[in-house]
Amino acid sequence: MAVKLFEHPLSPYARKVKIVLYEKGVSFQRVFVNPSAASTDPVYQEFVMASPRREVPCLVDGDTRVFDSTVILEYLAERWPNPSLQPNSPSERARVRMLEEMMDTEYEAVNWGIAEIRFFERAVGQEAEQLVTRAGLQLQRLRNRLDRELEGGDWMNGETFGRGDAAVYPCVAMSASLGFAPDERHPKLRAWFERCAARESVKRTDAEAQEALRRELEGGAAAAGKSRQYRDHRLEWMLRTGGFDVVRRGLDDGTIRFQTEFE
Ligand SMILES: N[C@@H](CCC(=O)N[C@@H](CS)C(=O)NCC(=O)O)C(=O)O
Repeated sequence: MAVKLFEHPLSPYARKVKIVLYEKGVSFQRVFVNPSAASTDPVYQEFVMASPRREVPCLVDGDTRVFDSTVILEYLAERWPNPSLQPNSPSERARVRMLEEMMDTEYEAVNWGIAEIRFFERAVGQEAEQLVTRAGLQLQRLRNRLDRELEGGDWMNGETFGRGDAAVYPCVAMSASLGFAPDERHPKLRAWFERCAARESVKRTDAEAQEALRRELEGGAAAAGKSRQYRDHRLEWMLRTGGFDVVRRGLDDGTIRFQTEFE
């Protein structure tokens, strides 16, 4: 039975998992799902069975259902150990996991915040300007950190491309598409970004994201009124970056909601 990945091509978490699947040569079926568009459609119901929080990505491999991108990567590493995309030493593996954690929580939340303002017009004028300026400073700090990760080699993973790169690339690519591409202040990161973008696995996920973005823009996804999930780090980002009023307005008009609770 073919492996299925319920995904949305713009999700950095889904992109991370797909890069690893492509690198490992695992054949799988991509199932597009809009997690927030609840429906009685059998595909959506199958998605909910695999992902009780209704988040993408989630993976179905026979009777095994796995949600959360980090847990999925752990599963893939054990289920298809070759090629291994993890560094050899325990300390390097721990370093890569910490990097992944930082990207999934801190870095992703900044991208999310910028997109909320730019595309979903959560704030305008001075309020928007302040939030985006702070986001830009946060990205600078995070990139200083990423640049330092490359002091020892060409890849975030160490000597060869691997999980570390799969975890970092989607967020850096998302920043670039939001107007914050790596520049001369981070030469190592910029060169790494270009090296990654030339890889087949990354090119495929980039093309899938481009196609999805085109569809979203055509479909008017940014139309006001769409309810968006402000889970954990995203909510925290908005609050600590000065968007308390953004959250209050979104809760008042029903365009902000939280994570679906486990049933
Ligand atoms: N910790 C999860 C986070 C996944 C996540 O937040 N996915 C978002 C898309 S980027 C989602 O499905 N949100 C639900 C929604 O938008 O309704 C993971 O690593 O997979």
